[in-house]
Amino acid sequence: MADQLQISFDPLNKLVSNRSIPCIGIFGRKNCGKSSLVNILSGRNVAEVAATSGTTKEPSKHHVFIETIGDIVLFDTSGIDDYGDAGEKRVLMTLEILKVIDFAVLVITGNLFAEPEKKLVRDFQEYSIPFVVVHNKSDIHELAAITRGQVELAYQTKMIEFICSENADTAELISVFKEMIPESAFLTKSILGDVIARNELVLLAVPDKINAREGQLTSSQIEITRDLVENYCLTLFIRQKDLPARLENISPFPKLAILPTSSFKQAENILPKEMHLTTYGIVMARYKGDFKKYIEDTPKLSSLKDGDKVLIMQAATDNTSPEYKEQDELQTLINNFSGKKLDYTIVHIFDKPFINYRQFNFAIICGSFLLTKNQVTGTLKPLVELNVPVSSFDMVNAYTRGIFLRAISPFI
Ligand SMILES: Nc1nc2c(ncn2[C@@H]2O[C@H](COP(=O)(O)OP(=O)(O)O)[C@@H](O)[C@H]2O)c(=O)[nH]1
Ligand SMILES: [Mg+2]
Repeated sequence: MADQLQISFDPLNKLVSNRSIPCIGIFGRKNCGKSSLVNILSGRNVAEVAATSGTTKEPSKHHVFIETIGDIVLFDTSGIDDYGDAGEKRVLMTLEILKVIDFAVLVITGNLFAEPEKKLVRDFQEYSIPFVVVHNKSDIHELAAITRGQVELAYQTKMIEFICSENADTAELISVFKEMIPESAFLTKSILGDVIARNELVLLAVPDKINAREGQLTSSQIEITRDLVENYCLTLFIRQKDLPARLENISPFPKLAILPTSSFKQAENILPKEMHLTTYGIVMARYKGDFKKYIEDTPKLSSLKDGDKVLIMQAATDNTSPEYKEQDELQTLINNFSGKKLDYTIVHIFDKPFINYRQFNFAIICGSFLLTKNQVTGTLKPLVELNVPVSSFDMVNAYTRGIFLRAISPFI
């Protein structure tokens, strides 16, 4: 095995880039000119345009280079006003796009901004996606000042008057893209691609006894592995009890070992001091959450006093899922750690609870790996603005078990 792993290993061979390509979704009713807009931005006919509505059946993806921005990916979608069984499926596929985009363009025509558009804007807000509204076919109907005023005021966004013609003027639209696409869209969306280079080895430790009911590998383990493979890294799954005996024969020396939180302490004593160690939960908290803030805030658990209020925000919708156990486990972990009598409030994040966030001394999000990074950031935003310390289940889990510093050290 050692031979198999020793392929052109060169620690200086850092091919992994920190940059990512922003993804932009184009939404709107059927026939409003979404595909035409994609073609104009691409400078060629990549998306099918038709006078008959419902031509774009599935979201399609187009790589486009824009001089002042660089590479972007445009997602052309089918109409949000599609109907019938197939139509509804297409609407659902369109909404899936919201999970992967960084920015949205809502195309309207004839000053029509009604329920389908409002619903879409609520979806953008749910996923914390910034958006711009393009009033297309302005050669047929001009954008009315009242429409512009109402939309810009209600949604704090910009409206652009546009005509998809051969010599369409894209300057304003592109400058709005440049201004409004969040900086995060250009940063890596890889889980570990920015810290592990090509041909470096990552050890993925699994518990000795695997719970048959919950399956061999967790979804986080699968997601992390896929990311590593996509970044040309080497991965090695190993049962924790085999680690000490096998370690000497493993080559190259693992850049990082990822362990289950519950057995981290035990493994820490076995593994060499110079080996970077972390947990699956921390890898995912870094990927999905506001990691910098979590690192800053999690230690504030130590200063909680009797009577302090802790908010637990649940992201899972299925109350039989393991994340539901987390909300109870959290209370036990924190109580045992702090020895204080704390007052817990549990809310579901999709219930959009109208609560006074100011009253809380600490807030924790559970099941955040089920959300997009934008959703996590959006959920935490009001708390961060009020200076309420925030963290995630996995960070709190690591902190209260005394493994926090060692487990975050590979990333700081
Ligand atoms: N007059 C006019 N027609 C347009 C404009 N943009 C698109 N169209 C036409 O509208 C129809 C539908 O366009 P398409 O891009 O397929 O719409 P989609 O269903 O939103 O993708 C086509 O016949 C286009 O040529 C525009 O700005 N002005
Ligand atoms: Mg289309």
